[in-house]
Amino acid sequence: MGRLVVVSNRVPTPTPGTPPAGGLAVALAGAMQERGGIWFGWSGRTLPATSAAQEEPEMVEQGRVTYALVDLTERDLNDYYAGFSNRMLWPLLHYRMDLADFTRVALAGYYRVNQLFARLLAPKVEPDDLIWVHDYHLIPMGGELRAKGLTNRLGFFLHIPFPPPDILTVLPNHADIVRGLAAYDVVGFQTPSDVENFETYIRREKVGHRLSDGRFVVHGRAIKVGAYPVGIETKAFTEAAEHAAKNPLVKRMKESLLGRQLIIGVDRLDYSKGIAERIQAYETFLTLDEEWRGRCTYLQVTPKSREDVPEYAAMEREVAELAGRVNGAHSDLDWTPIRYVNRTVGRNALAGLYRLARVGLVTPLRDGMNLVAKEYVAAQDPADPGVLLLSRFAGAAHELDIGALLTNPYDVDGTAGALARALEMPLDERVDRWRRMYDRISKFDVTDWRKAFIGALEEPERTTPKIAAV
Ligand code: GDG
Repeated sequence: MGRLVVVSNRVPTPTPGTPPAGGLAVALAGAMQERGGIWFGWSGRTLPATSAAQEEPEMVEQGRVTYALVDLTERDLNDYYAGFSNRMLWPLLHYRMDLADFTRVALAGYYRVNQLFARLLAPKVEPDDLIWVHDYHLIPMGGELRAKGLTNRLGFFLHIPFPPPDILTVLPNHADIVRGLAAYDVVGFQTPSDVENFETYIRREKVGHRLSDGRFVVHGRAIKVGAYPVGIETKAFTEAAEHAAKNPLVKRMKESLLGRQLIIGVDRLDYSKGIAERIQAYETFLTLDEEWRGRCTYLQVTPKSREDVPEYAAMEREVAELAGRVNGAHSDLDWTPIRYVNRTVGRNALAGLYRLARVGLVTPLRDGMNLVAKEYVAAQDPADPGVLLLSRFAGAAHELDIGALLTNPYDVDGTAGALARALEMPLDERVDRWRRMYDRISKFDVTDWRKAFIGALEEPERTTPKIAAV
């Protein structure tokens, strides 16, 4: 069995003796511990703009996993990460053409860093290693590795949405990006809709088609393309929630509620998450359903992110002002409708807060998957579970529509109505809905996800069929 080489923009910082935090990191590190492996990517450190690019990654060994860490210059980081990845690909792939900012300088930086990564990684790879590249920052990595002569099995997983062709083709270099995907053996998306969008694109742009055996031919290569919906560490999360009643923060929160129903939202501060629309829906709900005034509290936990990208600073102001305005207009001497917290809460406390909440508000305008939706379900008390109010535009809706109340986050009035329905839902309906969702996330957790993807990557190549001209 070959080793597993994982490539991602950020490598979770290897601290001796401390396992990586976060479900995804745990699942990937687990696979690497089993079969040996390398986790390659940016170290999180920056070099001054004038420095030369690094010649050798820093190698940190921990058990059977080697972390290969690359420092990036300020210029590279600015162009590749803050620029092309987060100001062009992120907004566009989240259907936000209005926020997408394309520059040739940023694009050049994107390819420069992908080439640098390929140059530094290639000598570390052994012939039977499986290589698994993650996310939109690194789409060209596969092609760059092939250009260095690597014939290894190469997989790519996109954590964020793949939009319909009318949106993707706004990207001036969309053709190169899709050509980059064709260099892999397996391309994984979160949902069947993403796969469908990919198929429509290759057909319309006349660069490929689907074969009768389910594989795709793209730019003359036969590749596997499929939906591999990412999961969470369901069991561990449930256990954390069960034990969290003793957590001091959770205790304080519970006492401070004075019997009011808790509504919770947890999101990185990002425009894709629909936080402003959600606050507006909550305000509409308070205005329309007066009997709920003073009887519920909405906690929004929102750690800041990507502060070096201007659109994020603007939305940070917008959300803070909105929360302040709603509180100013609706608070009473002994009641604050929204508690807006701009910092990270520890993972165990978070699990406990989810369990305290009668409603989990997960209303992104667009999301690849959304792990918060699954975490909220995992954390509930089976005897008295809360209700998941979920955006139909979250990838998670493909799986959790069996029990969640689905909403369109652009429809503020509709979301306000759904919130009232969630708060008033009788116990037997809550249990029934929750049970169906919990079954799903137990049967397919983050380890199953990783195994499904690696399984597809390992599957021996079938004889390549005769490929029709594309
Ligand atoms: C991308 C895709 C896809 C948040 N605040 C705190 C905290 N969090 C944790 C949550 C959750 C994670 O961050 C966020 O995951 P999401 O899935 O919601 O979102 P993205 O960061 O945008 O991730 C997304 C994902 O990749 C995986 O494929 O689902 O669609 O956009 O785990 O719990 N954790 C703690 N304190 C916080 O304050 N401890």
